Amino acid sequence: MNDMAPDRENRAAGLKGMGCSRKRVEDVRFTQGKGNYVDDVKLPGMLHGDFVRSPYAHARVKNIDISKAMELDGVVAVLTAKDLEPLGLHWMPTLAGDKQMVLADGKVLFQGQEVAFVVARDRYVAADAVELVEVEYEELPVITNPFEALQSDVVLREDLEGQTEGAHGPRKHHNHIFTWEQGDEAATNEVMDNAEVVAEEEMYYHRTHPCPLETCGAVASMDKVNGKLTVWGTFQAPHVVRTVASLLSGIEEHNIRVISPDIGGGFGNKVGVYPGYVCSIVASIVTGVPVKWIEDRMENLMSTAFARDYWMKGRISATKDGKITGLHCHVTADHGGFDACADPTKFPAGFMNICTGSYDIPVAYLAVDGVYTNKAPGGVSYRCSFRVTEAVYFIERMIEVLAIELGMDAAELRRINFIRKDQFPYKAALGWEYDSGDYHTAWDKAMKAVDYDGLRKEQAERVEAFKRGETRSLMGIGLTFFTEIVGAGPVKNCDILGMGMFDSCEIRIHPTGSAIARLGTISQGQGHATTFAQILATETGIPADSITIEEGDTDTAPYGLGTYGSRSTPVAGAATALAGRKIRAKAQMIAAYLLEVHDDDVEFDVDRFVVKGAPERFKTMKEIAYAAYNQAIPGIEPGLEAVSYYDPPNMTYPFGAYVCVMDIDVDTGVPTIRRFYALDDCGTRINPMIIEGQVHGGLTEALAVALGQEIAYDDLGNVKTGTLMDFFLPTMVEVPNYETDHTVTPSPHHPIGAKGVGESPHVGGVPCFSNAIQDAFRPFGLRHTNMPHDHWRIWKTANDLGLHG
Ligand code: PCD
Repeated sequence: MNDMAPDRENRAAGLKGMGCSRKRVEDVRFTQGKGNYVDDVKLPGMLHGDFVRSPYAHARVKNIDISKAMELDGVVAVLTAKDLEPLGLHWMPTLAGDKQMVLADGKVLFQGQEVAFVVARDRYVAADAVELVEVEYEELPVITNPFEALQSDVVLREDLEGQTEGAHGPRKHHNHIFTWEQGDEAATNEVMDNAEVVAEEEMYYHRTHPCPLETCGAVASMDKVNGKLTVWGTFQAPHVVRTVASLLSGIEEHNIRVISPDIGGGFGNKVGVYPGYVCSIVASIVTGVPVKWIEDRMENLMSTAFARDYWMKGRISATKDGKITGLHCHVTADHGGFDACADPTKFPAGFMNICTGSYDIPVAYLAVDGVYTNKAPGGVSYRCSFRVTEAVYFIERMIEVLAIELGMDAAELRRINFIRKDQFPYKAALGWEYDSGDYHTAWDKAMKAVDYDGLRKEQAERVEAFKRGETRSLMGIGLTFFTEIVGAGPVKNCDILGMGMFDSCEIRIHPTGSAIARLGTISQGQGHATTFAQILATETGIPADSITIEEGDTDTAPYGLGTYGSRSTPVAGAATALAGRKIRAKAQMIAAYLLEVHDDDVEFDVDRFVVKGAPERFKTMKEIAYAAYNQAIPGIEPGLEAVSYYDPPNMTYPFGAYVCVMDIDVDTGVPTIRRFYALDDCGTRINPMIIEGQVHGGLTEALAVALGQEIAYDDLGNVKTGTLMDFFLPTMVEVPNYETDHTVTPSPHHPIGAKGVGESPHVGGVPCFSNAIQDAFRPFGLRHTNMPHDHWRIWKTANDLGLHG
């Protein structure tokens, strides 16, 4: 047997299967400028669309005069709500059970709202014509604060006036959308009332935006002769777009083909359906030629899906020695003009009810009130699984505040409250069942890696030196332990617009032993073409380099719910493994036939089936594939294909321990990140290099959100941060050198034990950066200050604490 070992290892290495840092196959085209993005789609006779947008955040639209625009040479059409109304397309359903204007119908509710759609020969003519459309507005009072909205007589959504029931239950006020309650309020209050220690805090998780480098866009092409509609677009869920397009337009689903080509980053921004998609489709149907619509950066920031905007109020109770006894959370959620949050239907505040975090908290209560304001709609899970980043930020701040209240070390407070390894599967107070975890091991590894005790000692010395006037710099140690909840989801409780959230993989092995696999998901930069081939390589014994992965074309890919919420690995990844196992099962029968033994007498060995006890007798997968097509095998149909649709039994719960060490210049408010250590546990690791890249990217987006990125409005509802001059995107200058680490706690219910990872670093990173800033000021009495911690706000914190003398 020993003689076989090196050969076996070589064969396994040659597959480039799971666990190896295979180089990203898609980068060959990306690094050579050969990617194919929506704006690269150029069709003969194609027209270009552009929007007239509202300069006002709240106004009545009295009149729209398109005559001057229509006179401009090259203008083909100008669509307004009046043109869409006969088609029933002037409003569209949102993912959250609300409806949204496609084009302004009588009024506008946010700055940048779509008012008219100009279709012209080229982009330049379209842009000129936009200027020529004359819109008469009558300004209305603007509300940009949800608390004010709930007090105001001004009715934002006149279309809903008098409606006391919304998609998620009763509405308390004309600007109120829903109340969502989870957990046991009475029991939680009782625990709070009798608790030895209670810490309270209010925090605002500001509004921000995913801001992918590629903005949103679509090309619609209606072939009137054959009755076929093809739409290329920036879609994170192409199949859902096809189904929705069919339901809205009445075109039968088989006559619609939706294609997501290469996507230049999604981050949740490309989950929703936008007026631009609808208008380009309608314009193509009307004009009979292809119509392209591509947003510019300002349009993207001002009008497509925002993220966060949660006002959170918490109470956490504990014993004197720090054992947490209860958690109470109330959220006022600013949803803007329309409730277009992208969450599974039954979860109007997403998975905010994971807010008990990584801790064993016996009783908890959460209530979320959704509110309309004069801000853009959206509410997407920007690099987090449906509001998990809000939940983790909330609990990780509450832990810090409780530590202050108790006069305790925050690392120790975490340690004594972690869910213990032997408690998994762990049923949380707000309903979730965590599949697996080993938090103490991860935490201890992290604390040791950064020499936590040493850091605290250094910090205390720094504080003394600061007090003596020897330095103007403070040191912050940011701690975070997070648990994500990814892989939506079991079809029994997760759907989007009624479509159950399973996912799929279909695989075809070609006669010569190479293969193509298609999935219901769609990569936006994550590297699916690389990693899914690795899963199949291990499962089928066909080298990853011989497997093409294809996603995003609804005419060829099996139905799936798309890529967001780090669901591809937990759901489509499972489907891929199971499709691979179906291939293997058939291959086993073929091999047994070829080797003239019983099915049970052969076993799989890396890339072949061998006769048990006679390893010199085998058939490779290549030989088996050839036989599958070219040899008559009694009782077995020709070909080697499989498809798997996977409905996960549960979510997966990746977790991580992060530490950020910062030096803060008290006089300028400039933080310098000295060290960032990130330990992630995503179960079985498919491609360590891709995971590392995911962690770097997610941390950088976390740095952005915590330290400056914000969609800010003034009192008139003007977006103050609508360009990249004001909206913070970190560059090499701000980004530190990240240290990554890992533990491996496989998911017990996933076929290969893998959990998602793409969002984890963002979810854990935001509170970690924020905690570092706040920790630096803890010795001077700071309890909590809101993000984003830009230089000015940090300076102001120092100033408010009297540190500027
Ligand atoms: N992995 C591995 N292993 C494991 C896991 C995982 O390897 N264990 C890998 C995979 O395969 C892929 C990645 O990693 O490739 C990821 O994964 P996941 O976690 O599963 O995820 P997905 O589903 O795929 O994806 C999604 C995510 C999200 S969600 C987001 S935001 C972001 C991330 O992803 N985005 C992005 N990342 C990224 N990257 C890039 N480049 N770009 C982008 O855009 Mo949302 O909800 O949408 O908000």
